[in-house]
Amino acid sequence: MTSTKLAILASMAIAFTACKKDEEAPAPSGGGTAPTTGTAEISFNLYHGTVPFDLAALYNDGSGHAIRFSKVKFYVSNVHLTDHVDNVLAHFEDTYILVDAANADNTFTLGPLDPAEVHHAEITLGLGPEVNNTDPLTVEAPLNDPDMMWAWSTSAGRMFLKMEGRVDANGDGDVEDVEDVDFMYHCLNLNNDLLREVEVHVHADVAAGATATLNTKVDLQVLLSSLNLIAYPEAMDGGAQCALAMDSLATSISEIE
Ligand SMILES: [Ca+2]
Ligand SMILES: [Ca+2]
Repeated sequence: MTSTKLAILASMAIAFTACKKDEEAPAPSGGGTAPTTGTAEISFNLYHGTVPFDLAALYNDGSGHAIRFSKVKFYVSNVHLTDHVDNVLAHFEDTYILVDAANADNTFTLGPLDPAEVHHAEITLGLGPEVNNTDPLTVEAPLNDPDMMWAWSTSAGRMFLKMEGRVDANGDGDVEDVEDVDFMYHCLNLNNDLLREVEVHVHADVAAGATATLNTKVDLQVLLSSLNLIAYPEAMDGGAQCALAMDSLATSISEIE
């Protein structure tokens, strides 16, 4: 073992005692050249309060109406990782992420990273105009998901946030009645109005040859708390309700407890 590696291990040992959120980072051994970089991945763990989010469950909107989602999807882009003194460790500007509550897991590879102690992730909710203007027929996943575009106008860009479901309009606590109402939020635009930047504490040590997962929590209870889905069952484009929903989505993302 080289003195450099020993120094790295020693600094890692100090980090392990200093922070509570360290990831296990076993360095694989094997033939050939030892890797000099690790891999960073980011995970969006969906919750409702302290409980893992369940698409099939009944929840309440911010005005106390029973609701059930059928779909929650949103784009994440422009991920930057910084250390504890805000030095930028890595830009992953070409990485586009589509979080989908229907996924069993919302963990996404960001890319290689020199060994480092990551403290924050700066992410953007939504897609900037440049990428959102790209041709959905020629781009790679997840930018080509037809479900995130309007069927009648793919040139309108991708929805940053798509939420659909049903809300209890007759006040009996379920969403099964004919009087109950479908809700749909299809939030997109081709300027910057709906983009939201979020900085979240996601501590992880990236070691050479290992993968470090940056775990975030997306609390849909926080997102729901700003919404009145009876008063505003539909929100499209970049209108006020979509701006509110994007604000709330930004607020809903935090370090996982
Ligand atoms: Ca009902
Ligand atoms: Ca009923």
